[in-house]
Amino acid sequence: MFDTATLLDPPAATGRPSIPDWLDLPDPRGFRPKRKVRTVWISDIHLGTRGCNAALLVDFLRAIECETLYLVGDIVDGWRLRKGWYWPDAHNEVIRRILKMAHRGTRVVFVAGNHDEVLRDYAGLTFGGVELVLEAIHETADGRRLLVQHGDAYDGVVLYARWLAFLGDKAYGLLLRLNVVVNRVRRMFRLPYWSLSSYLKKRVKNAVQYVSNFEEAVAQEALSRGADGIVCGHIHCAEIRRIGAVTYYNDGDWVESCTALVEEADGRMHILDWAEENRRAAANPVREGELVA
Ligand SMILES: [Mn+2]
Repeated sequence: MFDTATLLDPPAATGRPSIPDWLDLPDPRGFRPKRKVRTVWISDIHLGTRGCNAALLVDFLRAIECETLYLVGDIVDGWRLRKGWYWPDAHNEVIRRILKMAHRGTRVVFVAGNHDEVLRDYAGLTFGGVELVLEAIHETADGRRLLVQHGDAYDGVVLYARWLAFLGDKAYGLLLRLNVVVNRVRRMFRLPYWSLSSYLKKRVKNAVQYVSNFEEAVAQEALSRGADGIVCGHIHCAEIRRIGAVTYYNDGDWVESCTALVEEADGRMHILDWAEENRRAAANPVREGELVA
């Protein structure tokens, strides 16, 4: 009936199974030179929600090159998708960009979070070059051991005011939606991205108290595990802070602040605020000729 030979892919010359064509498509020509760092941590992308700043994230991933990329949880928002499918092209582009990085030799480690907790059942497996894990230990170039976790495990430990009372609150959901509207209007006036919700979060007393309690609980865990520090996400508040004998790192998020945590070749670490970088770039636009390195 069928000629099976025409249904199957021809065996690749290398003997390796064939892969999707788009993985090998080159980047647009004349693109700005990539910033090279040792490690990148990003989390709380919340793909599948309207609040996700996917275009800004794709712009960031295109601009950077790293040996290891940690996806620190809440990458895909399973909670939101369960209520109804929302998946624009820009969200596909994020996935493709990450798979391309893995294909080109970046080690990609995905630490599952609470919004993508369904993936926790698959911890230990590798998909398309992406290692799925529950937590990871990262060794920095200067020899420090950092525990990498999403951070939702500490929700119950923080006693002052449960994050859920704020993060899971209807008012917070409304605030995030308002954020989308505010930025749609800002785009109309050609104004760069600005987060209303992070602005407010830093000024509401309960939220500030929650964040500092969360940071201390997380630091305590790093200490008890004998790590030099901990990297997490979850609370959408990027931070680098010394707490007692350990360093607390939070890579922020791509719903509100649009931040990543990066490690340079010598082990120095800092937070990259991509919305801020874009604001600066908009203020001093690069001329066409300067784009080509
Ligand atoms: Mn989370």
